[in-house]
Amino acid sequence: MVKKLGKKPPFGTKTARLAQIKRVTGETDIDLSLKLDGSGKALIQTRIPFFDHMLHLFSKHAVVDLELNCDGDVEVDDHHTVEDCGIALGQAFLESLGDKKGIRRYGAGFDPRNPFTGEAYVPMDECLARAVVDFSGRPYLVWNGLNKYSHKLVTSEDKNQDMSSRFRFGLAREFFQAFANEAKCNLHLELLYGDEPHHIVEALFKAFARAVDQACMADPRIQGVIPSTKGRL
Ligand SMILES: [Mn+2]
Repeated sequence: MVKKLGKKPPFGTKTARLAQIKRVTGETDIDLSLKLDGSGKALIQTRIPFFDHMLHLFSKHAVVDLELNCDGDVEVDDHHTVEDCGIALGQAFLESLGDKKGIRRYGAGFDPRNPFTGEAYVPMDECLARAVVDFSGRPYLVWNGLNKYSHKLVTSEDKNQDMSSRFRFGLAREFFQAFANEAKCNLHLELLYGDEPHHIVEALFKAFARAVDQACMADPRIQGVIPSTKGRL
């Protein structure tokens, strides 16, 4: 459900774009609230410190307010918590976007403040990640340039060296796949180059955040218009 709390809506939309998700399974218990037109405030508790760090910087760079509490079976491993948080966040985006009237729809590196900069490219020291998103109503994840970092190929030495290696690229992929499925968006993530695991995962989350922010932005030229020739998204 989209809650209408009387907050000031963004230009081009009639109501504040908010969603609250309560999702309980045998593996996780999630409470999530999202304010799409927020200021980057986050209150995150997933019991996985590295994942908290990723969701916190996602909120900051997507400029959304996100409260997320997940009580999951991390004693088994981190998989259910990460995947289910991706599901809940994707559901929250789908709900808060509503009929998608007036949104840019595509987050593809265009920033109206600086149209010559592809801002969905995010560097993180030695690495460069790119994210492109389309809230098209169709789920699809492209995960390019990351297969050599698949968890199957990470050595046990790497896995044990720190939290970002333990978080694993395969786990990040589960999150993004779950988000794309539930938000019903095309999400293309690419690592152009990089080496340090923490930098790679963080650059992916930041690029994802920037692309999502651009795609959800209200475009004053198409106020009240669904950005599709099909008439629905
Ligand atoms: Mn970091």
